[in-house]
Amino acid sequence: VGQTAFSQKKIWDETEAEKTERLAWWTDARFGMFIHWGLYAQAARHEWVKKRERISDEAYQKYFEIFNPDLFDPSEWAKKAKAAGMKYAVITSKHHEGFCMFESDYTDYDVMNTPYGQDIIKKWVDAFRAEGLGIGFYYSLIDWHHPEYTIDRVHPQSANTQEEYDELNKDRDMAVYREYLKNQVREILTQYGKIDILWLDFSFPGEFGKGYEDWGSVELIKMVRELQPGIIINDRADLKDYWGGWDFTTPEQFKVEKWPEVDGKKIPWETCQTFSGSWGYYRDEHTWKDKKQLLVLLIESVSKGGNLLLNVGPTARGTFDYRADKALNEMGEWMKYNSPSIYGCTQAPADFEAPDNTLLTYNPETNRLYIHLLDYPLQNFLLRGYKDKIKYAQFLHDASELNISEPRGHWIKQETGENDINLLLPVNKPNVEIPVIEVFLK
Ligand code: JFZ
Repeated sequence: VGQTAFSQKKIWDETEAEKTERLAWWTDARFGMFIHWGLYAQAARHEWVKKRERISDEAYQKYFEIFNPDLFDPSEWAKKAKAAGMKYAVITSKHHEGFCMFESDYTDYDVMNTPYGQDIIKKWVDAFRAEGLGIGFYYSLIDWHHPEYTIDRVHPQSANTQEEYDELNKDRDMAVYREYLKNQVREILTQYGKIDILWLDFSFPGEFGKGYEDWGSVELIKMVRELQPGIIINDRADLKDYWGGWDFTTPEQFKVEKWPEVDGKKIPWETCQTFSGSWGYYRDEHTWKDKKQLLVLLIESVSKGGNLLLNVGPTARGTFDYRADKALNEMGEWMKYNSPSIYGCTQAPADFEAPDNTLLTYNPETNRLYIHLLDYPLQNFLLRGYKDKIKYAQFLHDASELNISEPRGHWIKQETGENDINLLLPVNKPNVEIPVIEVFLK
């Protein structure tokens, strides 16, 4: 869908093999934590609250004046991320509201000028680094606070007609904002040591939209690569057809049916997902995904060669909501025993067919195949076409052997072929949300 080919346009001189190598730690990691945190946590009703409710700068100012997350303890956050099985994390250094969680020389609208008065990003980086997690910054291209940023003609509308928009924007100059954004990206990439990921958000090219020309994306990404040669960049700066303009794609609001491709080649991808719908802390939201849904998001991503960036929206005091803690604990409980089917894994080779209600992942290093049982089957579990390809099978969570035999119990209704084999499963589902069968391949 909508994939473009890389043309001759080049931002970064790198071979495909070099790119694969640069991204290797990230594709192995598979699971990261997204953190959406800003002034909107105080409104506690979505990070888009300013736009959705058309709150003026003046009315929004109260959040800036009282922002003071006294319980913020990033080392606790980092430990929670690690315990959940996450290997990297990406935090909002600035979201669309324009407020900077880092110390900036280019605006007064930063955390240093709130009652909290300390550089949140610095503390966060130090704590997450100390736990050995990869470090990423989200930076919003969109800015609802900067006086030179032209107001977008998007829903919910800020005016009724184009003439009214022209009037609103007549003294605004995107060239000035473009410099600002470049300066700030330079700040976050020079003030905190080595940064592993840059997550820019987002472009919406079109008649009333903004894209690479508005952001100065070509110059921006060139600068980013020079400042942080190892950095991994997402694909939302509208540079789809530039080699080096982005490293991975970010499908989000739909189920990924198959591993995305460009020019017939499978590309790195990461889906970002929320626990409850909103990215920023939303006190009264009750649409929280359950344990199984969250695990399936992770396993399914890996089964199609992708990563999952799972979001937490901390409260304005700097804590994780109890529901987020619960969800993270549940992920961690499963990951503690089953992470070998995630880390370093990818889509299974095409000659392995996934039985009904299963998802397959595969580790090319160890040559092991993982069968995730989403819906626990009956005792005799048929693996079609696996016969000469496998040497041993066990449950992953407890390393208990699963007997391999000729097909049995299938004689009445199911035709079996000569290459099919049978695994003998216990009648009762093991005490694991999604049990995993680990198959040693020949
Ligand atoms: C953006 C933000 O507006 C949102 O607040 C959050 O930060 C999210 C991660 O990113 O929302 C988007 C942007 C692009 C798409 C969907 C949601 N998209 O292209 O489908």
